[in-house]
Order: sequence, then C-alpha cells, then structure tokens
Amino acid sequence: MKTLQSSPQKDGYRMPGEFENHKGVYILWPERPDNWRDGAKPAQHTFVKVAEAISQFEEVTVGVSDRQYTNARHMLPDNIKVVEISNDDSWIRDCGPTFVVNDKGDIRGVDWTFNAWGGLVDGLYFPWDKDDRVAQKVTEMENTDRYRLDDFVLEGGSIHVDGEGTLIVTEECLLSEGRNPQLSKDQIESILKEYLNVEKIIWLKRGIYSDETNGHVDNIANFVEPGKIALAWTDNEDDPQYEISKENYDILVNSTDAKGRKIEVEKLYLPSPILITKEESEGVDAVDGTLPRLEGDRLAASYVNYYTANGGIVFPMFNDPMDDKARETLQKLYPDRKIVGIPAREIILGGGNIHCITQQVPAVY
Ligand code: KQY
Repeated sequence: MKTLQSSPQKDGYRMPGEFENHKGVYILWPERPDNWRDGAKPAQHTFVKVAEAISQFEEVTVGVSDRQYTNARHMLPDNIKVVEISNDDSWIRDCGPTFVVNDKGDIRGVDWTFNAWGGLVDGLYFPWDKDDRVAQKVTEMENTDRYRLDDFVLEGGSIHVDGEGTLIVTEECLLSEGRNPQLSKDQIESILKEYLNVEKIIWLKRGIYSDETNGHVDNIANFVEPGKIALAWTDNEDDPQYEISKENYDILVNSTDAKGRKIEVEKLYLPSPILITKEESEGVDAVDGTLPRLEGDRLAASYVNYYTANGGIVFPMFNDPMDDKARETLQKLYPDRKIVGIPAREIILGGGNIHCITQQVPAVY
C-alpha cells in the first residue's frame, strides 16, 4: 500500500465522527506486566468482555504479539478475529491509524508519530517503536493507503471530531512539552486542519484530573452528534476536577461549531475518586522508565471514555453508585443505541479506558 505525499484536505478526505457507521474495530491484547497487574491476566479477562460486547454490534479484530497469540485465541470467542500485531502496549486508540474517508466511498489512514505520550520528556514507557508501526500495519490489513507524519506527534485519544468540520482537543495535551514543542499553537492548528480536514478547532483547557496522557480529550468530552457534547462532570466544588470541568463547560457553551451551531453540553457525572489499592500496586512489576502504579494514586476514571459502536454504546463501570446514572444519561443521549456497561477497573488501572483500547474503521459506501 502507498504512503502518500499529499494530505486529506488536498485530496478531499475527512475524519468521520465515531457515531457514523463502522466497518469494524481493532483492539490490542494487553500483556506487559509493568503496566497491567498480575501478569495482565485480570486485564485480559476484561478486554475479552469489551471485545465480546462490541462484537454484538460490529466486527472485532484483536491484534496480539506472537508470545500471547495462542492464549488470546483461546480466551476470545470464535466470532472475534485474532491476528498478530507486535506492539508495546494495548492503546490502539493512540498508536493506531486515524481513518479518513471521501464521498466516493474511498478510505485512507493517517499515521501520526507516536511517542508514548511524551517521549523522553514525560512519556509513560520506553521504547515505543513497535507501537509506532501499528498504524501502518493496520492500514496494510485494511488495504488502505496512508498519510505518514514523521514530524508530528499525536494520539487518537487526543482528538474528537463531529465529522462536519469541528474538532475538539485540550491545550494540556496538544501543547505539552513532550509532543511538538517546536510548533506554535497556530502551526499545530494548521496541521490538524490539513490532516483531519476540519475548519474549526475548539480548544478545551485541561482533561481529567491526574490523567497520565496529559489530559486526552477522549476522557473528558465526546461528540454525541454534531452540535452535542457529553462532558465529564462533578458538582463537588472541593474536588480539583470541578474547576477543570467548569472551565471546559464555559468554553463549550460559549462556542459555535464549524457550521455555526451553538453547542449543547450534557453533563456525564463522574464516579467518586478511585484510588489504587496496595494489592493492585503490588501486582505491577517495577521497571525503570515505566510510570509506576503507587498505592493511593488517583485514577483518571471517567464514563466519557466509552466506545460508540454501530447501534451500541460500550461504557466503563467502576462498581460505583454513579454507574447507574451514567447508564441513564447515555441512554437519554443515545435513545436508538443499546447501552452496555462493562466493569472496567482493570482497564483504568492501566491508565486509560474502553475508548482508549479501541480504534474504529469507518464504513464506506
Ligand atoms: O488513555 C489512553 N489513551 C492511554 C493511556 C495510556 C496509559 C499507559 N500506561
């Protein structure tokens, strides 16, 4: 498959909203014991549940290292495809391709540079070269040409689009020291407009409190549909999250999108703060260069980190009373989709959630 020298904007391709139809979704199998406790076994069981839940809505492909291939094939049901994709960890939202489509039914991938959320400045592990090749491998499997940006670091979890010209991002992430410090905010805007083919970028300030990705947007806000955004929220003014959510709320309700619409914001209430237990901390191998998991650290748990599938929403649950409220809010936001909750503490213990471990392939007609 070809590596293209032009750009989606020049070629008439756009990134669709996640709520548009998918051909399927990719997931990568968890295994590294310095991120996933107890040799990743509890996380693997949870990933199986996520894959099974999504597979009732669309085709699921799980990429796995050769070392874990037989185990993953054994643990996953037969309707889920299992293929070998070497990786450094299982965050395909971030290292996978961002697919773009045109109105003739063609699809291509955008392959950003991946540096483990901040490279040698504040990245979460080293090395990350296998992750950085995942996007190309997925585009090969999907038979799509790709645009490769060798000099621009970006993760898929740091962008959400409405498919109609609007992009949301956070300054905390996109302007962080470990990504593209050589570029100004204006230069970053130009690259995003060119490679996602959007006209309007809404810059939120910060993401979820204590999010190790430098505040990925996909943990704090998501497009339900054009003109409507779900925002992670707490009413507790003593929680540091309150000020962060309020600041973003004010930005959103005072913004218009690329089509000139005012944005409707729906508050998606957060669970109570979730802290790492002693047992959980002790289950993770200590390795130099990997972010440690310390007892008492607050996890960046948020219901906004849900996956929008064809006809369904797969959202994380935390064994918290707010799980029910989240389900109710999501059902109200998506009246035509089936809402499926998955107990996801084992995923948030690894630093992200259901949205972060998925990467959709849009359907083209
Ligand atoms: O939230 C994500 N998109 C990824 C989290 C990465 C955590 C690595 N330990």
